[in-house]
Amino acid sequence: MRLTWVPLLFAVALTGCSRTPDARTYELQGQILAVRPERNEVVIKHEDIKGFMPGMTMPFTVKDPALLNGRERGDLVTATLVVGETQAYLTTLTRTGHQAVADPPPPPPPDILSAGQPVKDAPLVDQDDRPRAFSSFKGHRLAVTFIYTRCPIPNFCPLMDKHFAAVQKTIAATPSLADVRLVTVTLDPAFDRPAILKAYAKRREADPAIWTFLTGEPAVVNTFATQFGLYVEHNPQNPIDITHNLRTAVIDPEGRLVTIHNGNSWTPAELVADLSAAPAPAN
Ligand SMILES: [Cu+2]
Repeated sequence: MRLTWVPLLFAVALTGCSRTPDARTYELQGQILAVRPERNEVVIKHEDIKGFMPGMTMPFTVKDPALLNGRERGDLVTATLVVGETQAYLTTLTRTGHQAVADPPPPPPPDILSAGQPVKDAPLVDQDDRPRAFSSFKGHRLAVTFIYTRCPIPNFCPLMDKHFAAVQKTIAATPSLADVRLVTVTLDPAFDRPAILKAYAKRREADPAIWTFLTGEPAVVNTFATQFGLYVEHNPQNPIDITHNLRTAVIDPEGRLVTIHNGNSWTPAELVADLSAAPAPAN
């Protein structure tokens, strides 16, 4: 297996098809290559984790930020990895020694927007094959999520659609939310062309006045998605098999990020609450 720099959700997503309901616990051993307190994570080059994954170098989230105290590049460590349904994190991180590191420092992770920052624009295309710059949604409170139409895992992309359908209902029934728009961007733009998105949107009873589906040039979509922390890996042997995480963002009418929900544990009510709390457009 080649070394990859991916969020741990990658590993969790991989197990999505055959997951067990309870959190599982693994012991791992390795060496710290980077400590990133600002992201609550530590990059560990680890040995095989029996029954879970082969040895590789990857970032791990720590449950308690204090676990990173005093840890530094080169530390030899043992750690306890807890893998739950949508999250994985370390609950212990014990230093057993120290050794100079030969590997180069890992590259910094891609920049992910933080609250208040402007979302970078992208020239996208809607389900009617019309050019649609993302910035054209300015003036609306927005919720944006990422899916692909062939996703086979019910609690991943299809769940995002269900949640957006529920939010759409609330928006339609709530005058104070009349400006709110929903945007679903495909993470498989090469396959999910406008006609496919249009049929897909229809099956989900998306009201085009409220809920827009977007695609575009794959490189453009990819750059756009990365700013929200989206990770996508295509299996070259099987085009339907796309390993990905989930990100759902709330954006204010000025086009600035309000918040990002990771994974699939957010509820439609929470998203509605975020949208309601965001400043309404001035008119
Ligand atoms: Cu999916």
